[in-house]
Amino acid sequence: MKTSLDYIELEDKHGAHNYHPLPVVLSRGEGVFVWDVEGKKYYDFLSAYSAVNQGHCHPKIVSALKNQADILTLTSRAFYNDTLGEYEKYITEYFGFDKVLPMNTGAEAVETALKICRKWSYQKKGIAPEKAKIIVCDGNFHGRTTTIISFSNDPDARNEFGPYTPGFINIPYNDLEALEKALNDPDVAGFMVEPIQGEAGVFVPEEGYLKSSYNLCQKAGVLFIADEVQTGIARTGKLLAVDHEHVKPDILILGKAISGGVFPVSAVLADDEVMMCIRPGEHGSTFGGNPLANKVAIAALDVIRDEKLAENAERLGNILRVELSAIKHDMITIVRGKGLLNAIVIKPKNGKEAWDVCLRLRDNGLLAKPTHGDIIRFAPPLVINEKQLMDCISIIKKTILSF
Ligand code: IF1
Repeated sequence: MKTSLDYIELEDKHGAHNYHPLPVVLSRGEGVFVWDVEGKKYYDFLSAYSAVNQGHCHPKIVSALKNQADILTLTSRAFYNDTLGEYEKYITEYFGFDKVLPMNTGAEAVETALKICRKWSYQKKGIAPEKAKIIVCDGNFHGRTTTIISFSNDPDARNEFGPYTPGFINIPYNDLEALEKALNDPDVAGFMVEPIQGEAGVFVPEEGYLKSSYNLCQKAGVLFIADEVQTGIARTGKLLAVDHEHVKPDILILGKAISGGVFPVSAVLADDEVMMCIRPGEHGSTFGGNPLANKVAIAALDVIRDEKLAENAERLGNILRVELSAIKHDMITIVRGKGLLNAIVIKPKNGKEAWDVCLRLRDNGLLAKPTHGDIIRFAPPLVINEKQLMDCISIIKKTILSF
């Protein structure tokens, strides 16, 4: 019987060291709970970075995967199949767009959105070949491909991965003046933004920022591109984070919880004016729109609607922020978030910092992980109920007060 340490040693010996995981080895997940190899039970307060919004191993989503797995798993797009059209109709109606381009990971969907935006700008806006520029925000996290990290300003994500892809303009997040100024450049094709910056530490922009940004882009003939890979699928208390401001993006990027964490699924949605700029053979992926992904995504999106998970996230997120703000301890300096995407900022005390808090949270039965050193993200599956949330809040309170 292997112990947690045995598994950690295996990963250390045979796996690239591209992560520094919290020392816990998980072997089972169900709803808001995960268990480690010693059988200890934890609340999952990370949700695989918002991929398991529907809870671990949701029976409806898992059975969709199992049923399809015995029938047809992959055809490639060289041929049609009897699941893709059904899925495309379902998801375009679900989010209100003419067309979807199915991909697999969030980064692939972001890359797809960038390519569509550039293509549109040459064909419809008349920007000179290879001159298109896309505005992005400082503190962004859109994935780990070479082009995406080319416009990151996080040294860990970017250093020693050059040479970098040109054609991007960085502006400060949550700064309308900077956006208005950057939009004066006639070669700007798009503005890509996270409605809430997750990795940067759950930065919620000021009320109206998204709507005003959208309006500035419309006025400048520039595409407004929303990266909802992390904030989408009910995480912030609405189906999409842009719904809080009634903004319909020109290009919508989805990933993670679109599959409930059961299978890699991502998607780019746009109306015909934009999406039809892509002609046959100009973009694709072996697994994009595969039958397993299609059936899993339909089930996962059904669950979001049927179980009213956006409403639950809205209600419980408010309770969580009120309770966290009430913890009187000098290590907690800031509490922020929207819906069930929240974070606390930890001020180190007696040499103890966010990492130590997460280790003790683990010992007390709750899993969370710091980002950027001093920020702890609190993002449980959206299926959490009030009793479980109050239990988690008492674990967090007890842990913080133990320092
Ligand atoms: C890691 C971060 C979160 C994303 C947004 C695109 C992607 C992500 C807004 C790319 C992915 C993941 C990546 C994962 C950890 C996690 C993460 F800390 F890295 F930044 F959530 F905040 N757009 N975020 O958040 O999607 O290709 O990963 O499917 O790389 O460690 P992906």
